[in-house]
Amino acid sequence: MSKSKQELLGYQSHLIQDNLTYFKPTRTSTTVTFAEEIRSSLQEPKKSISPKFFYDENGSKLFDEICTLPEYYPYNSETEILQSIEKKLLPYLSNEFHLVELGSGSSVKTRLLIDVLFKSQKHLQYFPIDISEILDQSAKSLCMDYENLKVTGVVDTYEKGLDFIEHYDDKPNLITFLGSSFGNLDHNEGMKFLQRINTLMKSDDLFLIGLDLKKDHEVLHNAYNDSQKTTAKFNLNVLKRINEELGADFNLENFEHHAVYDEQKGRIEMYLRSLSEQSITIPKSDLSITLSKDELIHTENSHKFSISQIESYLKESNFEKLEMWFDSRKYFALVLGKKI
Ligand code: AVI
Repeated sequence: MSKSKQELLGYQSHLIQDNLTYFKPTRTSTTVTFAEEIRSSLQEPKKSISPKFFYDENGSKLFDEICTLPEYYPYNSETEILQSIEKKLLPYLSNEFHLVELGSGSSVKTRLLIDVLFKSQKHLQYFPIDISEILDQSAKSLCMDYENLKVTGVVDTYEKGLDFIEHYDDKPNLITFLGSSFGNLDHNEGMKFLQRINTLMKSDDLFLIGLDLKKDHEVLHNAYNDSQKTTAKFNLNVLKRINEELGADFNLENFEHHAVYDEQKGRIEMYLRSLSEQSITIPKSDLSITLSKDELIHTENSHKFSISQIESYLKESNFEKLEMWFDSRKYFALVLGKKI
């Protein structure tokens, strides 16, 4: 990718060590977007905060903690599949794949894929794309552990990161989107996103996506209402972030975590409930709002899929399904696809 394109996209490059570079948008542009988005979504009659704002450093740590909870099965189920696919994935690989990971977070599951890729190639270039600065730490530890790994991180949203990766070079990419993060998009956003990925893919690129399946409601409910209340802390942390970064005065004690499964929509809906009538000021968004008692701020949808829904999503966005793998409880699916 040429320097002018990086600059055009508003990135600054940070060379950390020989095998590790990050590209980050300038601080100002990120803050302005955050302030503006919060201003507009909290002014709507149905207030909301986008789930992409969960992942500041503390939010990313809380999400990692969620992944260790016994109730939060998606992590264990997907890991179980990844641990068992080496032999099944290898026939699709050659000796020159790049690994591109959307929403890499702390890159723990990535190690399983890196291990598989190193079975068929000597050197590997890994492009983690994540909005969170946690990428810094995870990339450093990967570079320490894998001698022949080169990491080029993009600290940004998936969409913008994909613009960055497009036309990087001629080598095939294994593009991964794990953890059912796809489920956090609504139907239109999801379709647009898959189509976007499909368009930028080369004919020999592969796409590996993890998707959470529909299942018993109690299992779903408990995964988002854990007994240690880590999910509640994760949800409330977004208000703390708005306080810290936008100078707001949310009192976290005046809100509670609320997560329910909507069967018709096939999704967990997550909210912050206002426990009293209250006024909030968000100076950097130039906004004052009032919340009535029990008013909800919507913070996340987490869709759960049926196998036929997955198949129609893939078909509609021009993907050929090569494989669909499941964990032993059939709670989660990992799908390997390529561009038609
Ligand atoms: C990142 N994403 C797939 C998680 C989910 O399950 O929707 C985020 C999460 N929200 C609450 N717990 C975990």
